[in-house]
Amino acid sequence: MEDYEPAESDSSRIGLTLETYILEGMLGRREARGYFTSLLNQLALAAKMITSRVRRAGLVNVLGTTGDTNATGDVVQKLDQEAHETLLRVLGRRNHCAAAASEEEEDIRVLSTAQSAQYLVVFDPLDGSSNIDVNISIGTIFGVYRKDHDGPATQADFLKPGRELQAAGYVIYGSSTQFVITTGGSVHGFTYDPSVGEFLLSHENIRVPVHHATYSINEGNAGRWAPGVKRWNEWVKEENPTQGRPYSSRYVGTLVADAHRTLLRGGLFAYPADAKNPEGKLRLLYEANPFAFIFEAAGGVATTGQARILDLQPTTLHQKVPLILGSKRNVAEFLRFTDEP
Ligand code: P6P
Repeated sequence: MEDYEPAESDSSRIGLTLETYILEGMLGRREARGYFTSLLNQLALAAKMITSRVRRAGLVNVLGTTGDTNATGDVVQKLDQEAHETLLRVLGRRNHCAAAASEEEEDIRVLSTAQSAQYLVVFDPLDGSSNIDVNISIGTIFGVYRKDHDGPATQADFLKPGRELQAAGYVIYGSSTQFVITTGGSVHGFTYDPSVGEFLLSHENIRVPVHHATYSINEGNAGRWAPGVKRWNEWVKEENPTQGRPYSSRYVGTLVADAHRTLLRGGLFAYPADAKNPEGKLRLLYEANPFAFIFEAAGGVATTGQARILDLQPTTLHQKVPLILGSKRNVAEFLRFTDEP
C-alpha cells in the first residue's frame, strides 16, 4: 500500500462533490492517476444508479426473489441481481477495470483486456439483501486492487491479502444514501443529494472513537459460541456502573449498517466463528477485507480473533472468515476473553 498523506479536516471542503474530491486527488493520494480516478468515479456512478432503484423498490416490482440462489448459496433478491449487473455494466465501460469478483457469481468476470485495464474490483453488490423487503438499511461493499501483470486477469489475481487494497468503500442505503471511501490514508463520507444527483462531502477524515459502550452481535447464536465469546458477552452485560457497563446492544443484521454505526460512533461489531459457522459467516474478499481496510485507515481494528484480517492470504474467492471489527479498546476487551485458554 503506497504511503499517503492523511487529508487534514477542512470545513471549507464540506459540500464538495465526490467527483471533485476524487479528481483533485483529495483522497490522500500523492499521484492521482487518470485510470484510478476514473474507476472510483465509475463506482460512484454505479452507486447513484443503485440508489435510484433501491429508493423505488417498494414502488417498482423489484421486491422479492428471483427464485435463484447465488454463488454462495444465498437466495437472490431481485435487487441483488440488478445491483450486480449495474456494477458489472458500469465497471466494464471505461477499460480501467480488468475483472470483477462478485458475491453473486462463482468465478471472476473479465471486463477488459486493454492495456489501461489496470485494476481489479471485488464487491458485494447488495449486502443485507434479506432486509430489502422490510425496508431496513442495506448496502454495497467494494475493494480495488491493482492488477500487477500484463495479460488477462485470472482468479489468482484476486487472492491477495487485504493490505494490498488500493481503495475500499461502501454505500449505505439508509435514511440517506452515503458513500464512504478510503485509499488508505484517511476515510471520507459523502451524502447523496437527490436534488442535484451528487454525493456531497459530509464526513471528512472519519476517525473511529477509541471506545464506546456499544456492542453488535447476533446473540441468537450465543449457544454456539466458543466459551471465551460467551464470557465476553456476559461481561458486557454485567451491571457495573463504575465501569460503564452494561453496554448497549445494537444489531441491524446488515453488515454495512452495523459497521457504519461502529465506524462513526465506536464500539464493537462481531460475527465470530461458531458451531454452525466454524469459519464465520462473512466473506473475506468483499466483506471483511474492505471493512478492515476502512477501519484501520480510520484508527480502528479488524481481526479474526487470532489474526489481523488484512494479513490473511485468501485461498478461494468466497471463503468465510470470523470478523471482529471496531474501536481499539473494545476489540482489546473482546480479545482479553477469547485469548484465555
Ligand atoms: P445473521 C446479511 O445477510 C449478512 O451477510 C451481513 O450483512 C450481516 O452482518 C449478516 O449476514 C447477518 O447474519 O446470521 O445475524 O442474520
